[in-house]
Amino acid sequence: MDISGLREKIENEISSIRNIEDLKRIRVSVLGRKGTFTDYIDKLKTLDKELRREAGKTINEVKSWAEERLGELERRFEEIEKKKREQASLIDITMPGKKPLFGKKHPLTQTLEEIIRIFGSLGFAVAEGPDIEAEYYNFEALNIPSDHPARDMQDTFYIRPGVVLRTHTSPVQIRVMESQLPPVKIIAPGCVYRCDNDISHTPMFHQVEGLMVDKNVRFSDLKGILSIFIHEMFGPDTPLRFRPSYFPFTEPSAEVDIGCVICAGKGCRVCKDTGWLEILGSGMVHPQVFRNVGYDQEEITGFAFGMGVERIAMIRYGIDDIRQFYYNDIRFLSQF
Ligand code: 2NL
Repeated sequence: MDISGLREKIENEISSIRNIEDLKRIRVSVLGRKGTFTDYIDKLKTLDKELRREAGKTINEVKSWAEERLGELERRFEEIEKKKREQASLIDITMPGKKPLFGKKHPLTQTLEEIIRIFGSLGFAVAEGPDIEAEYYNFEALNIPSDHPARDMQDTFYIRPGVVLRTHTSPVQIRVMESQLPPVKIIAPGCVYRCDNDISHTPMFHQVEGLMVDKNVRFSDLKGILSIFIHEMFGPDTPLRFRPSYFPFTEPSAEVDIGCVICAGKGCRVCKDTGWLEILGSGMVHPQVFRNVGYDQEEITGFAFGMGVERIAMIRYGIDDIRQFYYNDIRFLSQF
């Protein structure tokens, strides 16, 4: 048996290893149960005692050298693989960034916030109340008689007898007056509900009502405050007019029109050739409403007003279908 070639043979095999697959294969062919060393160890039996000792020693030396060398290579290949994996997961800072889409406030929210800002600057505080209301607060307290058409099941959502979804935010103001003495200077923004659904009505919409109550509040205060509001909201050169009207809860009552923003007063489809757009209703609080909340109607006066937020937003942005506000179509919403 020639032991002298063993070391060289093993060295050659190991130096041919290029990757982890080579390593696995050669480890089996060298150290495996049917491998080179097993072969040599088997052949030892054929040798004399003296030679067997010498050869055995050499085989063991070469074997532990081979084991060590293969272990070393394995660690090196693992290191390389690890580096490759790390490289693959590294962030490429030369890639173009992902641009996030910017969100915007809904046009109704923008309009409502602008209304609140203007009245806030005029000293009005924001008041809130429940959407589900006692019929009393929604109608009776406001001097709306039980045979009034507004009470009709066709216009009002009834929850059960005596309980409705509020059809305006006036009940909020009734509750505030019940709970505190004048002066009162509030606006009541919020959702209101009416059984209606077409190009100019949705079953839920938004309203802002306002109320200013004190000694010596006059119709001129109403005109002054509402003129300032309109000039802030639609621009300082906006023409406006106060037109006599009727509400059960105000006397006298007035509706406020602005010059048509579409045709500048010349007459068009939007203003129905009148040159004017109605934007809010108002009036001096009816004495019966003051009696209902326990205020002294000989000493106290006040004005109130109400406007639809959707209507203001439609005029402000030139939108002709109220339902656009509720489709949540991003192509519509991203324009404002
Ligand atoms: C409109 C008209 C209006 C009021 C609302 C009111 C509230 C109280 C007392 C008296 Cl507590 N009045 N609110 C007054 C006049 C008009 O709204 O066209 N709204 C969309």
